[in-house]
Amino acid sequence: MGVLNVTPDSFSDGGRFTAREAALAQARRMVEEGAAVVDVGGESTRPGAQPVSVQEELDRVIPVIESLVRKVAVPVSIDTAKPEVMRAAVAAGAGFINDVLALRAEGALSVAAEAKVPVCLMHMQGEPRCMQENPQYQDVVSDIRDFLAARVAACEAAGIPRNQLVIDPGFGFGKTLEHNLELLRHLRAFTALGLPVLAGLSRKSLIGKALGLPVERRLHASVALALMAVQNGARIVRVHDVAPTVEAIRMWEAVYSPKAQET
Ligand code: YH5
Repeated sequence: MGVLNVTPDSFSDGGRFTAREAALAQARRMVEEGAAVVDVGGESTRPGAQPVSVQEELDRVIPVIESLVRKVAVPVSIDTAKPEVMRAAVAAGAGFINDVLALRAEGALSVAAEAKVPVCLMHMQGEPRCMQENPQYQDVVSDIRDFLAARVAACEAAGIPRNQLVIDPGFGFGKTLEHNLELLRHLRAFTALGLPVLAGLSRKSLIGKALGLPVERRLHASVALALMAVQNGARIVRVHDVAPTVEAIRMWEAVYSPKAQET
């Protein structure tokens, strides 16, 4: 899954038209490099980020989704927690909902049920503005597994079939460095829920904390983390740098499952 941020700071070369063209070019490049999904996000969920209005988020993401759906050959994912944005994005052709709130916003469960597209349920403790202040768990792995199991049950009760769900422990969302490292070591525990596991580690602050690297120097560690996630059971990795990640994973497949090379 390739990350396509459409926040004002990401493609800020003036008017809306050039921004859309730049987003499309970036998406095409990620697909050429091997991305199987492009994840479009219009709200920054980085630690400390301020929320944006529904209208602002719609203005950012809907024109980009409309053009991607016509011009790229892979499903387009909408990274949002807002039900209004989910509904408009799916109407515009998005084929996947990626929700960092795991459909906990008011109305999100019913919108997702009506959308009839696959949904990623991510765990977050707290909210982006303050989630990194003092994250606490009894047992980070079982607490998050129980949370995700409960959200899966809520989805099924709302009419979303289980086979449409993906789960994600939410690296960096209300977790200390130690929490994140323990989750990665025990990622396979999440596969016990019988659903595909998604892992988003690309460029995240845990790399900065572990290695003392600024965001622009986190590529190599990001590739290493994506590969570790795949080794530990992840079926989808959400990354900014598609080509190097795909190469690393293809090499891993060549070693461990030679049949994958024939397809
Ligand atoms: C995720 O893990 N993450 S947005 C802080 C950074 C770098 C990157 C510089 N959406 C996830 O990518 N959706 C985001 O420090 C996500 N899983 C899913 N499913 C945060 C992000 C980032 C944050």
